Amino acid sequence: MVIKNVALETVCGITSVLPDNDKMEIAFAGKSNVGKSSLINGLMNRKSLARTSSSPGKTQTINFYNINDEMYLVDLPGYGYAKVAQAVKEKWGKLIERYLHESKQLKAVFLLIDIRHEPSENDKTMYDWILHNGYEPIIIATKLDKLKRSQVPKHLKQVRTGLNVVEGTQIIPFSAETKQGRDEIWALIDEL
Ligand SMILES: Nc1nc2c(ncn2[C@@H]2O[C@H](COP(=O)(O)OP(=O)(O)OP(=O)(O)O)[C@@H](O)[C@H]2O)c(=O)[nH]1
Ligand SMILES: [Mg+2]
Repeated sequence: MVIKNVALETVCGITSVLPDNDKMEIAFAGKSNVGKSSLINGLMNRKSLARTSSSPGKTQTINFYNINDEMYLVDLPGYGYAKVAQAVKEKWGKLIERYLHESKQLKAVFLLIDIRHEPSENDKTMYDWILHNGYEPIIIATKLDKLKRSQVPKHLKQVRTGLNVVEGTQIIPFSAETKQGRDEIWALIDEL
């Protein structure tokens, strides 16, 4: 994908009407702080169009990035952020659920897992949701640069086992620092 123009087109909060887009959408889901916004910046070749933060809970809305007027990359709020009040968590959860169920243009949901950590219960739930709703699950193992190269295979296996992935599930290691994995992710999106 040659990036010609990108723009943050729609921002949806808990009470928003979701956009009725006419181009395909690719969404990025995962635990808070796993690197969703950083990945989207990496894919767009932008440093900070998608706002990132070292403290979890940065993205609190669903953000639609228009890519070349051809498609949307969708940045979802992260789950599992302990410091958010339960009532707010439930509202975010409902918003994400509403989007995943109602969008007519959603073609794929990429699930991001921090390569260093074992997948959580929430990660498993998200993985199962993707599978049971008929999307081909694609896992992105983020923060690849935080591991020594020799540790990578063991951690990829931990992700596979932790999520109990179905045969043939792709896991793409990615680093927002080195951009390793970026071309593979775009190749997959292009196929869609
Ligand atoms: N070393 C390293 N740090 C990363 C990478 N990806 C993200 N980070 C850092 O991790 C932190 C969280 O990244 P975000 O992209 O904001 O994470 P997020 O998943 O969008 O988080 P929420 O919006 O809170 O759900 C930031 O400090 C990033 O700089 C990576 O590949 N390598
Ligand atoms: Mg974010």
